[in-house]
Amino acid sequence: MTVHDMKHAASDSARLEAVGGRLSRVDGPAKITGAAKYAFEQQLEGLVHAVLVGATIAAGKVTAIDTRAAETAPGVLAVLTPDTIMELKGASDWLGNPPSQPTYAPLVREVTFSGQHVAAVVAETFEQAVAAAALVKVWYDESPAIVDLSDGKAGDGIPIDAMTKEWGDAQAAFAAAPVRVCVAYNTPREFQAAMEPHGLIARWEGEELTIWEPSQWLDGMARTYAEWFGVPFENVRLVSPYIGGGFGSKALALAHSAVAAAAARMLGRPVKLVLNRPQNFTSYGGRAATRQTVAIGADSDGRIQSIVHRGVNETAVDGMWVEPLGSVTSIMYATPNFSSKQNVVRVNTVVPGAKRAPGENPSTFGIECAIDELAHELGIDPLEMRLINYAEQDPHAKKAWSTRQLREAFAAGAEAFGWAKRSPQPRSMRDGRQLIGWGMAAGTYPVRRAHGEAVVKLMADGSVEVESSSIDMGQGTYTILAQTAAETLGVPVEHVSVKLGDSHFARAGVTGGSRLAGVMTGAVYKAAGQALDELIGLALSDPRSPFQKLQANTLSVKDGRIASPRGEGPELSIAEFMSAVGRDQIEAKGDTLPASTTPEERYKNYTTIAMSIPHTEGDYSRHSWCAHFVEVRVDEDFGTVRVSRVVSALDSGRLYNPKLAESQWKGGIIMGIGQALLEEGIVDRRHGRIVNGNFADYMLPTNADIPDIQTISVGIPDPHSSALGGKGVGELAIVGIAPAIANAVFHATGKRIRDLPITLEKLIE
Ligand code: MCN
Ligand code: MOS
Repeated sequence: MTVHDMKHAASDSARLEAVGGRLSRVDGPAKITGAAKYAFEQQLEGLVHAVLVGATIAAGKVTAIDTRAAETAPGVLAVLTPDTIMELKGASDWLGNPPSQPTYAPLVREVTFSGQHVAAVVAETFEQAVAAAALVKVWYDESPAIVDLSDGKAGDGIPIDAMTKEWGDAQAAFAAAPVRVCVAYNTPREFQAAMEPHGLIARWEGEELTIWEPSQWLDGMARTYAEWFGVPFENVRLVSPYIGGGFGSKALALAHSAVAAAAARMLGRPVKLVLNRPQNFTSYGGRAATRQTVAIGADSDGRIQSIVHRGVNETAVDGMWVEPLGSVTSIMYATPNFSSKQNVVRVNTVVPGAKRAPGENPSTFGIECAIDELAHELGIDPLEMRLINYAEQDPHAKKAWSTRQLREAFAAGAEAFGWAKRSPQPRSMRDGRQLIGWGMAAGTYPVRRAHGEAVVKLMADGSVEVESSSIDMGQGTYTILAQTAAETLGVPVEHVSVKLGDSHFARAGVTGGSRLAGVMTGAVYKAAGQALDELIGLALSDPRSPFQKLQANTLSVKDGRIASPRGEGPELSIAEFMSAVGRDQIEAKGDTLPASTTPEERYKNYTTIAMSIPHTEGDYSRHSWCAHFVEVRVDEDFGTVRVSRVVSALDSGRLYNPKLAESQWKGGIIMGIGQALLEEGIVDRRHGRIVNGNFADYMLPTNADIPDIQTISVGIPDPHSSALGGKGVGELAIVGIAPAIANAVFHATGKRIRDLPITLEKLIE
């Protein structure tokens, strides 16, 4: 090693632990050694097991349930049915709207979807509960069901006026445009498919409820439990330090959660209830199936004159989910005329839910395929087409972008991919029997913002503890918060321990919409700054402090050592200082809420999403952006599609940890490959059952499906988006992958597949 190399290495390792450094996951060793304890691994005294019984019809009434055989089966403690008195109250929704019903019955008599919970068995062992659940006999009076969007009875649905976005005269401008495309795109029902199933352990001690449950929102779920059981919010403690993936599915307390907690209260014993894999496909909602029509009118040099967009998504018979299909259509390109409207269709399904980039993901599939079709129609390169119609400001909000490095993303991605070498004609690139296709698409995700809170403690031994009831489901929260605290306080990162996933820690809002990193780095930065101010204040003023005589106005802390900025006088480690002044800790609680915030508003801020800050608040429109370039190889004889190369250039603003951000982006890209080629919930037309509700038949990409993926960061710090300049990372990269692949498949084969997933049957038919 030369001196130069050593210096380089030293400055690299210094950077490693600061914000922006490529520090490896601090929770990695615990996960690899098995020390990390997940919710279902808690060993509790007297634990019993609950197993659910699901409806076998999609619509109708439970007319009778025979529980006798189950009740007398070995080990059975209770069989719960819709007749069991649970005394649950209705809970408010995630916006904080009051409950629609005064009471809540998680086991139903009126069935609205296949798999809905109608009974549950609690037994001493899991095996006994499974065996007894199979003995519960249920009779139904079945009524006709609408199983999915393609059902003839589904109709056009209900207009959601709040989704309408219009300016100019889109219909007239479309009709008058010299070049037009009008095409329909479909996405199927998809599932979050986290490795760790849903479930929980519930334990009551008097009026206090502890829940171990994988959760993306401890405070929101604790509120729901408190409202169901009529106990104070503080009486509920949710514990969720590690989560085996959520992807949007683990933010709410659901019917099975209520059943387990109610059973625990009835029996006076802790109850564990874990959904089996098929139940994971019906107990909470996957991504809603969508249909959309995109009509684009342009002039002959490719300039868009009008976009007319109509979308539909499925929702449940007794619950509302809107998958906003116009979210990207309305902002990606400059157009003088625009109209987007959306309907929802009620079908017999569990209420659909959030899956990584809800709205933006299917929205982009429509507009980014349609723009490719228009480019082909006009004989314009797809990248050039996007530059011609580049939106210099938010076309809908009519506001300046906070930052939009999309042009830079196009340029960097195209360069790294070699886009200039693309031969424009479909079917013109091949390698033996393989047709090669090059496709591209853009993507975006709004910067969702909220206020956050964190506690930072400087301990007597010089170590630092950061506490928050926010969570890490694999994104890297533990690591980036350790980096933020270490940099702000001037201590080595190994001295920082971050504690997350306990609702008794400082409150936190939902981990959804890729907001947590921005919110929590901001809160920790603030709390750590307060702790540092207090430490320095004490050092300057406490009579026992060796720095007091210095008469300085400030001190600096570096590598965990306190000194005067110019180096004169004493130098002490934080531990030595704490002992000199006789303190065992300095604690600061920092939050980013305005000082005038009332306690009710604070509670609302963390337990509902009502106080989220709009991404178009003030003068700017804030979004992350990306450009994906994809190569596919299509076997000419078999119609099989392999993605052989992906280059994505992404603008997430400043990265708190590029190593983790790249890992998040790659995860999104991989999920997008699954969406493009494999994923589809298949519904049995007779009973509305998900036929492939298991990991053997619900196809997900495995390592063999994943090519070389290159990600390039083109972001610059965005002061309007977060305290430290970052924008969202977690959901961005899944947006735009499926259309980039569909466009590449068209380039390879000359065939447009507008209906995901792109399977070989569709290609060769
Ligand atoms: N990051 C960064 N620089 C930024 C922003 C983020 O380096 N400017 C990195 C950090 O490592 C941070 C991570 O990216 O921990 C994600 O940050 P952010 O974009 O704020 O997203 P959240 O922390 O709010 O995570 C939620 C987001 C969502 S909404 C889904 S869905 C999703 C996702 O993250 N589900 C995931 N990524 C997931 N990753 C895993 N492993 N498992 C899931 O279930
Ligand atoms: Mo993510 S789908 O917003 O949890």
